[in-house]
Amino acid sequence: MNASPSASPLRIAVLAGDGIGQEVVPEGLRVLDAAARRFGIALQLDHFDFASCDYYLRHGEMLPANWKEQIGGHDAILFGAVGWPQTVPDHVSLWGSLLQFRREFDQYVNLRPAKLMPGVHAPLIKRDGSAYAPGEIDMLIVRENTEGEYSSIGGRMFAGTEREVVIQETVMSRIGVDRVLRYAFELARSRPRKHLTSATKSNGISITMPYWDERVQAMSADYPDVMRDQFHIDILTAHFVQRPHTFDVVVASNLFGDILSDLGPACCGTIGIAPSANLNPERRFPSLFEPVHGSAPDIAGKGIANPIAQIWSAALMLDFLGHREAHDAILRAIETVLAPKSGAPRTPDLGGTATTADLGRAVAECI
Ligand code: GGG
Repeated sequence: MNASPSASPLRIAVLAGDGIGQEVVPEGLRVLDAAARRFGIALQLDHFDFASCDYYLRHGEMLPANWKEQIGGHDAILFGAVGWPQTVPDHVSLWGSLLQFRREFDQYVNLRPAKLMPGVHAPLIKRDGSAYAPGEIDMLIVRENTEGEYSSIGGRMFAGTEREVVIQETVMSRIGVDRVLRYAFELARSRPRKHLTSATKSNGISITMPYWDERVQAMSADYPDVMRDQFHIDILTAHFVQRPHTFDVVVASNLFGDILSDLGPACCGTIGIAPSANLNPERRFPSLFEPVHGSAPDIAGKGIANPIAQIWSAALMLDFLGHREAHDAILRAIETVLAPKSGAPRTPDLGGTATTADLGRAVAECI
């Protein structure tokens, strides 16, 4: 189907960022363009060079003073990756850009799917020795995204002396915890298995984590139809490796969610295909869509990064903006290209020798 574009365009702020972000974002846009043409979606893409270490080196900061005015009126943000530790310390680049977007645009849900796709070799086998089938591992990780362990509250005393002390607080507010839990419970309720797993560490972290558990327990009264369990983060990572197929929706604090959402996709063969959506569900601010992976300095500049995480993130963006059919078409195209007998190009992380652009073109041609 080729449809004529709708009248009012979706305004997308595009920030490619650092490293392989510069290489995978063009492929995300290539596929976005193909889907927009097919489904008659008008797009206005506005490119920005800030939120990158190059920008930092030129301006001494990751973002211009008026960054909220520049991108705050957009419908969504398509982001690549941030970080170039050779020139800017990671905590400076991350806190100066991505974490500002998440906090200032109140993107309190970070939704990160981990699904075993056709044609991707899962590194794990089941306990009975058999291989996982595509779709058999299919979980949604919901990461709290604005507070928790990622707080900027703390400091350093007696710097550079033997008495040096550093402190960084974990922040959990009732509003902050409840709203991400509510999102996760609703999401679990909407899925066939209706199963929610909560990550905790309330034996060791004795104030904030018991509070998290208490709020999960309290909210579960509203969701008697949702099967619920919880595990300490250490054994939960072991369960991810030993029985990843048993998880459906997994909700976790900011740090635990970050760890689980690299591990989940790794259990599905590669984090090169894992997308993420930083959501402000109420749409008071733009939501941000980015691959789970970072800027990957080790392979940046070689043109071999897998663009599927970025392409899938663009699909999540279209879905969030009300274009489910375009999202589904992109997902089908990804699955078609990845399928074992498709003959389509594969990047090195998928066992091939293809380039980022080869794979992006192959997906776009399937739309
Ligand atoms: N595209 C994701 C990205 O650039 N991530 C960089 C990073 O270090 N992220 C840490 C986080 O998401 O908390």
